[in-house]
Amino acid sequence: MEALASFKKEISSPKKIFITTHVKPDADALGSSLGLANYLLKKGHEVTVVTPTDYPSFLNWMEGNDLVLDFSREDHQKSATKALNEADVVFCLDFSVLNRVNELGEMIRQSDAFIVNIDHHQDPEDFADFKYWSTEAAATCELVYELIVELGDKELIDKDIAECLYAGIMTDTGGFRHPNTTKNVHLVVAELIDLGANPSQIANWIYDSNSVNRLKFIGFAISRRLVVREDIHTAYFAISKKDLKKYQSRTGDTEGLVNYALSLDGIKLAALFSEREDGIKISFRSSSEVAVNKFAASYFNGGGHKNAAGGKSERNLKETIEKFENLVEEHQDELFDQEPVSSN
Ligand SMILES: [Mn+2]
Repeated sequence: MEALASFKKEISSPKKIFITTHVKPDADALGSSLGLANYLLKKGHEVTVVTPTDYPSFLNWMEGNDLVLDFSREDHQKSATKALNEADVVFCLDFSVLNRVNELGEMIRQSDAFIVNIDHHQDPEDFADFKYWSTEAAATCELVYELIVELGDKELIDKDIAECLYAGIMTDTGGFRHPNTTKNVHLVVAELIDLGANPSQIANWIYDSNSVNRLKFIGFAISRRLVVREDIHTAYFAISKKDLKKYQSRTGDTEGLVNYALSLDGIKLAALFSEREDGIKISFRSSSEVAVNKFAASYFNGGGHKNAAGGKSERNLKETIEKFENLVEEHQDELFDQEPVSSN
């Protein structure tokens, strides 16, 4: 492991470190970034965490949140750019292709810093000097935990770090329910609980922080915007710009909505189409045997995990949905004609 050795050497003395993660960070993206940042700070490094966009307010409890720079904010851009230009080491967490971080991607590509990529998404781009990458991992937070342990620093994981890492594993496994919930996931979270993470507290911070508007929006979406196509084991939501505006939707408000479609008996493929400023954003979810990442990559300019992926479309909402339904009908044999697989 030559790359691991040079990585270890790289961080063996105090360095200027830049950490970033994907657009619209979720708990795994932000939790892995801040969990790692808090660890590196303890090791004496100078650390800057930059997100390409904002993120949901139900993540604001994470230690270090106050210091995160949002690159989409004009008043943060200058210091974020300076930190990247001066960085000795750049960490890219929870994404594997540089276009997932908007303009930061090209800046990272041009950077002379030592680049580290820690991630669990399929088909990584080859841009890092050191890759700590596994699709077997349920979450990037699981990998960050393992890397810290591998570096011999498990005792440096305190309550704050453990909480950040626990949150990412909890949400990326859908609350320990998705097919990626392995024995190792439970072993790692057991350690994190031992190190101070409180499961019910973290679940409360993340899942029980709805606004009345969000709850009403979910009710509206389920009663008015859910389409169920039992004949093709598919259900989806189509949310217009107007819908989002009516319920004063904020970042994170549509998160998890797609899971209601997948929760229907007999449904194996679920999608959420939401109309944004820059086109239609799509979230896909599937039952264990359906590979939705391949579908997203082939037809919707996206990708992700086998059972949770994303995509986008330049067509309008109606045309995008037509295209989606036609494709599922056309490819239903290859999509659904698989034996269910058990998780390891
Ligand atoms: Mn993740």
